[in-house]
Amino acid sequence: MTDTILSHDDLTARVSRIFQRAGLSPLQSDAVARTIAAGERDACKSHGIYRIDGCLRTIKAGMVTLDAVPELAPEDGAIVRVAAHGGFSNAAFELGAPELARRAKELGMAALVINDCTHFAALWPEIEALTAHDLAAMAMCPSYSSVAPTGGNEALMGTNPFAFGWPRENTDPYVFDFATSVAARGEIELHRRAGTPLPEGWAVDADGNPTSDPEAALNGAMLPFGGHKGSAIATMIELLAGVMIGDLNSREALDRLGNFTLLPAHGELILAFDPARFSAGREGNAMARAETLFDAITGQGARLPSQRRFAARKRAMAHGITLSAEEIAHLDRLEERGLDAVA
Ligand code: NDP
Ligand code: PYC
Repeated sequence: MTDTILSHDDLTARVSRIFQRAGLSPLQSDAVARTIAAGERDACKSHGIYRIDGCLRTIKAGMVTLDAVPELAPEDGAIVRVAAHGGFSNAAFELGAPELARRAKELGMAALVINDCTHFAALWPEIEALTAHDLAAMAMCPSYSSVAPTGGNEALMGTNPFAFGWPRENTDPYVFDFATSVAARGEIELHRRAGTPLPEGWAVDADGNPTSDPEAALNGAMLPFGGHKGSAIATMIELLAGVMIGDLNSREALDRLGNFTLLPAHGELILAFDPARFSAGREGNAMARAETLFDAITGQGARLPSQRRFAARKRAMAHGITLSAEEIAHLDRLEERGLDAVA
């Protein structure tokens, strides 16, 4: 069976049609489709079309408001607040991002709080939306309890992604984006599907014993990256992007949902900083000094985070996105059968 090559626009439209067939409004469907297609374009398979089934299951379970229209709260200084009203985070971010950028430029820094959203996405598309405004940015959110704190053996924190970006002139921004667990839960699921063992140190089984079996890991707990350091950063995210913004932490998100086959609803926190404002009056140019740092990193043979992703994007934009015959058949099935296609 042969692969199919799709343009980025065609894949985006195709994914949006699947969601509209499932009853999601065009506003929500288009925003979700943009993120999923960007994941495939940038070779981030754990948050590409693989996520469609989870989104559809969550819609089918009645956990997403199909016609949610995100709403911007009245102006409140450095805090931009968007109520997602039970929709996906993607449309809420698209509404709040321009306002976040405007206020960060005006005040030097600002925060976007998104409340009450279903969240499945990678965070780098959001970071890049802000670096495009010459802002540095951070984004973080809880998830649902699947990670044991270091020294414990019971899932408590989520895989809590954390992303950062720095704008660069005439080249791609510096961006990193990772789960604070050793790997994203999506990666474990992809190992399960492929029948491949997990690398050592990713997870423990339900009895707290180290395991390389993806199934046992999904029924047990994942581990934080970097031992106690990752455990503390994941805890910080529970506090800042859960407790502080008045939204669910990972345990509460799992309690509300009941199981891992659906996607969690909670909040998200995105911070934006204007480097020009922070460095004003100090010696040296912040942008030039950052380039000196990046050169010192790459000059010793190390690569910058997101370089693999940007290279994949360039290839995909020039030659299209390659999907296997199996993936295309699955998209066909989802488009034909809508919510009947998922259990
Ligand atoms: P990865 O471990 O795949 O990658 C983490 C980051 O490190 C990327 O920016 C990557 O860049 C960079 N990187 C990888 N290898 C190197 C290297 N050798 N040198 C320099 N940089 C490197 O990420 P995860 O599996 O932890 O997370 C994947 C995605 O899952 C993220 O986008 C995250 O937002 C998402 N996620 C979302 C959750 C949610 O609840 N919404 C929960 C958990 C994760 P590059 O891409 O170029 O390889
Ligand atoms: O990959 O860990 C993950 C994840 C959880 C929710 C969305 N992505």
